[in-house]
Amino acid sequence: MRIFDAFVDAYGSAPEGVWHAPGRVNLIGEHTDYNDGLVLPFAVPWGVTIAASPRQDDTIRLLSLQMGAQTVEHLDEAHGWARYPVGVFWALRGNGLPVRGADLVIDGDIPEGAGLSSSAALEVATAFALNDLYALAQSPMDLARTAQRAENDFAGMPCGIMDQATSALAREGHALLLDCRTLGSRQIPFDLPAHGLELLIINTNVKHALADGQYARRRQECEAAAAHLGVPALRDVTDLAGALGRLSGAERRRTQHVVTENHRVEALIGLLRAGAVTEIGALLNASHLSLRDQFEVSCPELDVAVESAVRGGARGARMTGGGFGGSAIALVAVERAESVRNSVKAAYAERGWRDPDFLTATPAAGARRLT
Ligand code: GAF
Repeated sequence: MRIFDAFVDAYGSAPEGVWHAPGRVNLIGEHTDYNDGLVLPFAVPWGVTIAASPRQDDTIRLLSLQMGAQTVEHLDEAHGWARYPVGVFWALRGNGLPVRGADLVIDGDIPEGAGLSSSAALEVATAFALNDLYALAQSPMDLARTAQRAENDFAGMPCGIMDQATSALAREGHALLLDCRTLGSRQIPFDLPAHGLELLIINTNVKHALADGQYARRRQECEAAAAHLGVPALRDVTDLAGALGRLSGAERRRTQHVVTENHRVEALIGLLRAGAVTEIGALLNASHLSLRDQFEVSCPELDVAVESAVRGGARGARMTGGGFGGSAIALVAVERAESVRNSVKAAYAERGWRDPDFLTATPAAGARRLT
């Protein structure tokens, strides 16, 4: 295993273990997690692998095969990508758990900038490694929450729980239905090939600079709207028309998206239960329009990917993840996949944009120890 050899080269002995955590793609339920709502993501076959050994002191030595090396004696020395793994040490220690230093080698194969949650995979792989190295006996959901806290309070990105929970809990061949209020989850069988379908990921290869600031702003707008309506979270809105009548501007549009998106997750689950997988495309399309027009987190590259995929014969398509770039997904009949790809490529070429990348996503397993 290349990571094993890299560890021996870097640190002069074999690692105590090797762990893997996947990235994710979200089928539906976008920008609902921090509104206490429902999400339906699944893990992708790409992720972060970490070889690690514990240390007798508090030093953290990190070697990423993609990003370079950092040695961290004081947690606040971590910079850039290292804030994600080091934030996990910080969060576990903050919980009073006996975590000292470690030597780590990190190897990742999630396409850069694709919006497939490479940071969550890095955090969750670190959390699973430390859980075993220091016999912490934390549950996968405990570790997901620790990883989220690392990202929120150490790396400074106010994300919800979806990405870390998916990486920690996913099961091969299944999508994960997660209630982000109770943190209850259910594994939903999701076997597209059995229905002659595949899920195409269209990586736009763009990330607009405003992404992080706009994410925090959306979160604040949702919280302000819930406060106006006198409910704990937008999840609790039961009379949408009544709520919309009491709101205006951005708060009104954000509420419209979050409430209808939660309904779309439930509707999609209903179709999957009924075996009507081929029918879920309309919900994907509706989700995209709502994210574009009501939540305002799409961008021209995502819109063109979605529209040209549908024009090329996709059963449905939508942006996935936080937005402002990253990836779209398209549900396609296997025999139409080529025509969908060609349609998207042609639409990009017409605008003089760089070709998007295409990947096919099959639901993969969640975080685990490899050796
Ligand atoms: C990003 C965040 F990290 C998630 O928590 C979620 O809010 C998502 O955007 C939007 O659904 O991936």
